[in-house]
Amino acid sequence: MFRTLLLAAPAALLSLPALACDGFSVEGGYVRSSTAMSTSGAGFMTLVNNGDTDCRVVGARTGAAARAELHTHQIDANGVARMIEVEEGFAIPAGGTHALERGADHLMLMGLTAPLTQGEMVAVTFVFEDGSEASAELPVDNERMPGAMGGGSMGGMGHSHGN
Ligand SMILES: [Cu+2]
Repeated sequence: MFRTLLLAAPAALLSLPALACDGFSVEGGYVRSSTAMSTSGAGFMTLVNNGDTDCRVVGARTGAAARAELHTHQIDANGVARMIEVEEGFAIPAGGTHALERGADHLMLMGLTAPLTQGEMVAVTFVFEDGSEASAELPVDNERMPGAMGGGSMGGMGHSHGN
């Protein structure tokens, strides 16, 4: 009996919990702000899950801003696009992707610690549902125009993340 317990303990230590998002990566990411005066910015990218299990990003943080939030846009009753925080986060299916793009889901950087300078790199840490984390380095690209997939309806410079 005693011997069984001794054998069981090391085995338990070795059985690490399955990582919910061990196949996570970020593709084509960048962060931007509307002007050098902006106190907030936003990040756009493709969240990739090359793992075998679905995963969910539930939060983020960065040294570049006081707070990073997961946001999306909703069109209100007056046809005005508003940003709201997505409390449940963004699901990334196993073997799939989740796009963060202009006019849609995005990473919000609130309370920038310094202006986002073109070409600089910003480190962002993503927090997953199981508490695990992964980091990505995203370039600042204030000049990037919204892509063809970027929500479309906003047009031109699109929705401002300034102020
Ligand atoms: Cu936002």
